[in-house]
Amino acid sequence: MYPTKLNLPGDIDCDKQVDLRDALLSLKAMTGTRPEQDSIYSCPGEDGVSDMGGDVNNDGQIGMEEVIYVLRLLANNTE
Ligand SMILES: [Ca+2]
Ligand SMILES: [Ca+2]
Repeated sequence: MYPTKLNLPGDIDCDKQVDLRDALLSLKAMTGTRPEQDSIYSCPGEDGVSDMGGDVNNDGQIGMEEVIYVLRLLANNTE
């Protein structure tokens, strides 16, 4: 049903949707208010392999790029 690897750019919390919560989680990861940030962008794939699906620019970190990506996506969807 789902692809082998969950790779949805901007989906930080791995619920297969990109929404405002993902933008907030990106901000929290950036500002360090969520110390366990590693766990929020490793989405376990169907094959058990962790995939950094939420990482938009593949730099291995959640940061401003992800915030901007999610907000831009949300803005486009609501226009
Ligand atoms: Ca999400
Ligand atoms: Ca990134």
